[in-house]
Amino acid sequence: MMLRRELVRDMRLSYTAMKQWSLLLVLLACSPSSGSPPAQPAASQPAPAVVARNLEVPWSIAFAPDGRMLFTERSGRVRVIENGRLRAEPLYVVKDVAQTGEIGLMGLELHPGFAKNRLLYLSYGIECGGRLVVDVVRFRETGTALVEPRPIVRNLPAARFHAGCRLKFGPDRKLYITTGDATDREIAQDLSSLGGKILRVNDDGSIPPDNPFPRSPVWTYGHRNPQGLAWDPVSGLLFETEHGPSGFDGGTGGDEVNIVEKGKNYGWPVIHHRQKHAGMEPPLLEFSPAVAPASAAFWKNDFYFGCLRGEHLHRVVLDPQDRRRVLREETLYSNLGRIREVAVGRDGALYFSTSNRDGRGNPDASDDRIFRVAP
Ligand SMILES: [Ca+2]
Repeated sequence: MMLRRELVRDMRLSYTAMKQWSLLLVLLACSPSSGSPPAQPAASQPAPAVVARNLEVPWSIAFAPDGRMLFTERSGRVRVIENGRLRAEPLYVVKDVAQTGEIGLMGLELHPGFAKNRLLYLSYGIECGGRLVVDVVRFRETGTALVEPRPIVRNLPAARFHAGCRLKFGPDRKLYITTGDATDREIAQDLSSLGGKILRVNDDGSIPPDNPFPRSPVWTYGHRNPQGLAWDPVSGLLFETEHGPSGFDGGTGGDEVNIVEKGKNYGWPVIHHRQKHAGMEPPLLEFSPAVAPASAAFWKNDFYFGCLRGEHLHRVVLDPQDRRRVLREETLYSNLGRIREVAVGRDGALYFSTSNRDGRGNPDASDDRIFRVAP
């Protein structure tokens, strides 16, 4: 009897603590994302032109020095647009791609020396020994095909959800790779795991000697599912977008924009939303409810990213004097459904893709599409 009374008291205490904790979380979640006012619809939105239609989840876009646009479709195709026309035949098809949930053919990036060496990188999910992993594979592009596949980073932790995997070369000519926590949240804090990280490798997959952790490709850690990377042309800072906890992780929202710096810990799963913890970096911007940021690019010195759940293109105007300070946020193109990739062409135009055929959208007859906004 005594034992039961103590148990009830303990339960009440923990319930009270839980209530206080929930209230704190709600307060944190409702706090504005930064010192700036909430995002407003942009005052002027130049009409975007359709560049390609009837696509299947265009995930990643890159521009060759010869003017061609190359992009991935999540189902495994690498496609080409040249002279304004979509080539009917894919440049390459990843035959063994594992496409389920959020995983499939994802990242595409060209080597900074592509004009001479024709090296192209893809990241995609495959099944290996009954489990899902992501490989980063380097190819040589011939103009009509991809040849000489060479995996440079293998067996990244993956799952149907939270599989990353964005590829971007930095101004330092190193390849940066975003990896998700593969729904195994604890690995994000585990420096021996490559999940929940931003990795930095040489163009052949070897580890640069100036990485923060000896003999490790890990650049930063404590990430949940980062999918956007872009370097600010003004400051050189690396901006990242990341999906916050939702669904089975509990809560909603907590999507992040972070400034990513060598060796730092971005908190997941110890902190999320706008929680603070010694030795961990709070986000620059936090979004509740979720917008599901899927990409990142700088255009005319503003920071842009596509929003899947948020169904718009998001613009962040930064202080020209202090690039860690947000002046204002705007939403654009809120009438096209889910927006995934955003990229700047060699023609100075902004390109972005819809993601209405990814299983979570309401595609119309012409989805998915790639749009161009004139410079
Ligand atoms: Ca974080």
